[in-house]
Amino acid sequence: MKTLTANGAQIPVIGLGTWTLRGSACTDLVAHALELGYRHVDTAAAYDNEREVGEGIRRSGIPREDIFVTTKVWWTDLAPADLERSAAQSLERLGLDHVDLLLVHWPNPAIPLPDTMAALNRVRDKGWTRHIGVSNFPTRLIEEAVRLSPAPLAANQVEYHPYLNQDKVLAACQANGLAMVAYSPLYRGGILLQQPAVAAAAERHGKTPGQIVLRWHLQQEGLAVIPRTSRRERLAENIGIFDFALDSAEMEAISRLRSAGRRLCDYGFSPEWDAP
Ligand code: 1BO
Repeated sequence: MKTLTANGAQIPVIGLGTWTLRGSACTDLVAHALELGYRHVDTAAAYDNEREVGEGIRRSGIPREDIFVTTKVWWTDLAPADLERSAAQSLERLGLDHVDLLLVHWPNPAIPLPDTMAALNRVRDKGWTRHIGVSNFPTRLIEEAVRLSPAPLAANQVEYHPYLNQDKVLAACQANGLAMVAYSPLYRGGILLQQPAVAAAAERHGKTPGQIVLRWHLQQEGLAVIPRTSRRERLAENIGIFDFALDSAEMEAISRLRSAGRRLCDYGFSPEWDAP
């Protein structure tokens, strides 16, 4: 699997997103994805599936050191003692002695960021994670987190698809050596995949619309994607994107969809996002 280098981390450019996957279906998908060639699995304390993800990793038989495992600390657990407890519990549920990347899942303005970043670094120093990073951080907070962290941050995981302009966040990630890891890269599927710019490229390349959209992501510098699916047949489809390339006209036509300005994950606790 192709990897991306980000401040010392080697991140496989496609991972399996597991948000909303639960129970034995989650275990089966994780194991099957790894058997197919995935080497990057993304979970979070808040997804309530870390036990199943860990079980899927073991069931696959793929050596642990070959798999890049990410988990995250929920935004209410960012005070130092809570963050350390959350990380320890994630390892216990996953059945691992370390993860590859531990992220702050969402910023929390009620908890001082210097305290959170110090705690995240302590967890790294203990060897519980090889790399650290953030998620759902706009540019102002990326710069602050980078300044506060003695260890380099490897990634900012954010919602990103052709309907959402994330140019500013991507530029801030690139300037600081972080990977931008795109969650919900296929938006909600249907509506995006039927767009003429996507459908025409799919027709031209003999690929599915989903493959076109994932390829569009990976032709941008510093990006990794973690499409989630509950369908086994989609797993192979989502990694079958390394045998063709979109040309600049196709890239631009798909990028123009961003004028829609659609964001799926926006909550009462979201930070103030960057203006497009
Ligand atoms: C609320 C969870 C968003 C993706 O991790």
